[in-house]
Amino acid sequence: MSSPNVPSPAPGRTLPRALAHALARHSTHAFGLMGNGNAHFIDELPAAGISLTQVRHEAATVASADAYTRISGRLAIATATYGAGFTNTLTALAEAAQARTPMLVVVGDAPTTGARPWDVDQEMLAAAMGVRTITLALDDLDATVDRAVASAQRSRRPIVLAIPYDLVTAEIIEPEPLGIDLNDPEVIRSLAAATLPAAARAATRGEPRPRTAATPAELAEALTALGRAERPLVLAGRGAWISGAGPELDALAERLGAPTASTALARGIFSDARYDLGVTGGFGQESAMAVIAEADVVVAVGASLNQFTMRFGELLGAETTLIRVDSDQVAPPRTVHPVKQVLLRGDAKEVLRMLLAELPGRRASGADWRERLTGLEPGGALRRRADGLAEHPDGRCADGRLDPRAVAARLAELLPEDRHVTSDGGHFIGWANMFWPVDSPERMIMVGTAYQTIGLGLATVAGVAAAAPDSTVVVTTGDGGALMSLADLETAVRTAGSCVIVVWNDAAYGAEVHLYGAMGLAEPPMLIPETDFAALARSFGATGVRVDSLADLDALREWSASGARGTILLDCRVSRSVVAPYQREVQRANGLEV
Ligand SMILES: Cc1ncc(C[n+]2csc(CCOP(=O)(O)OP(=O)(O)O)c2C)c(N)n1
Repeated sequence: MSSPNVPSPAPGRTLPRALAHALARHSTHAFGLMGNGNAHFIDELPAAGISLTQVRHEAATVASADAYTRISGRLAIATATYGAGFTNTLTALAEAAQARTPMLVVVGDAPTTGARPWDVDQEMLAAAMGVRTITLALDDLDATVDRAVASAQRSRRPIVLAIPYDLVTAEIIEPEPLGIDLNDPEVIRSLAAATLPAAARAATRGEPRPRTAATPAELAEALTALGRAERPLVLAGRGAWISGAGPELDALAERLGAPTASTALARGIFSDARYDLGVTGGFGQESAMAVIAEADVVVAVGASLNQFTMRFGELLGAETTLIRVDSDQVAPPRTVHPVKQVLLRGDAKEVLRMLLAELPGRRASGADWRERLTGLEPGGALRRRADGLAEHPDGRCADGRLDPRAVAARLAELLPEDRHVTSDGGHFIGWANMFWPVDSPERMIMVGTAYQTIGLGLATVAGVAAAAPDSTVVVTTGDGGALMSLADLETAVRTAGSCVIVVWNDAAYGAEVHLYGAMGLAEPPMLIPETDFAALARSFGATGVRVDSLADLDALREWSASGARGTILLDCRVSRSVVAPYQREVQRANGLEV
């Protein structure tokens, strides 16, 4: 039986063609580099309506897809060939897995008939990083892709879709026609509902389903603590942003009269900057951290409270009650003073709504802790940054190189306001985090921090540019990280309509100098010869500026004034004599007297 709306199956559809069409129902963007294992798949993407951005190293296939998803919330596809192509993705894949980014990685793989001499066990490699592999077969392709997408989204992790090499041009087994219109939204909904478990079926019918495991006793304990709090504080992490809990966080802070703070990955989540203490941990202001230590009740929402956020255990004062809202069963953080944790497990938005429904109205104005705190207003003592100019009036240190704080402060004035910042890892990460304000959390992503890797900064640009094409991409990277991902400087210049690359060029692996150099290890392996990144950028067709003085940064003003189009790389020759405050904490945590 067939209806006029049912498209007749295309005879002889190959696996890559069917795969591309199945994926097109979930994603519009792929980032790839071609080889034997994925050439046919890449060839099918345009016809399926998926745009492909070519990158120059496979790490960038995943790093760009990861960045795209972090910013847009939409699923992206990375694609690489088997073997070497896949192993080149591994560091970026580990980062995406650790950062809990849902995405798909389509790769070639060994033939179903058995491994060839050059094949490696890709499934084991992915599994070692906590990433699941689904090996494609000739039947059930649509359902397999749907399952992969659902799994990626549910687990918030990448999923690998592997194409066995002997199937790269094989014809798929078409499903029997069902005699119903598969393009009809009603049909799609009812089919989806029919295959979903009961709770999900309820959700598709619009019925609320519980998304919290917090018990009434736990909620009551939290509410009692909040009711008694004299100095409450609301601290938000990336989990709160992912849950879309921004409005509830604002409402809770308002209701409690609480100042707010965020982790580095949730900067900008609170809409009222007047009461925001900024980032907790080593990127924060000393005076703001002193305020947090005085809080008697801290509501931490979707924040993993890692050692950096917690200032190596020193963030919270003694006897603080810590109300954790988290979807995972998180253990209390390590702290130097004893704190009492009350865990409310569940979706941040939902748990906050439950708290708000029970909390009494706002206290009399003037009595709020946040109103009593002085100097919270923008530009007040709690928010002012030392830009180094008191010590180095022209921004230059004793060694003749620039004070990075002065460079960061000047860049904060010059960078286009509509920007998305993507950060590599290294000692320099503090500068963007401390000096460049962020409108909302997804406008500053740190690709590399979850897995503690460097070298993914330039590799993310294509993804950022695709996710936010009307915005300026700002890359902040060290000279070490930039050299590691130099291949994708070409990609950055080619793909971004508007891009500023800031290289914090200290002629060293600075983070190593400031830890192992400080411990007395020999410095030569920590040093990098002076590299002319401005010239490298020019060789790829970008504007390259060597920055030896603060005045040299005026080139950015001119670039912006003339439309902020194309790529400008600022090769900032900064001094190693200025150590970031967060790095001082790392030094102290490693037993160094500083
Ligand atoms: C892939 C990888 N290799 C090595 C390291 C160790 N490491 C951490 S920070 C760092 C130095 C980074 O140097 P650079 O990019 O120049 O930034 P800087 O620290 O100088 O600001 C290194 C080598 C790492 N984290 N990841």
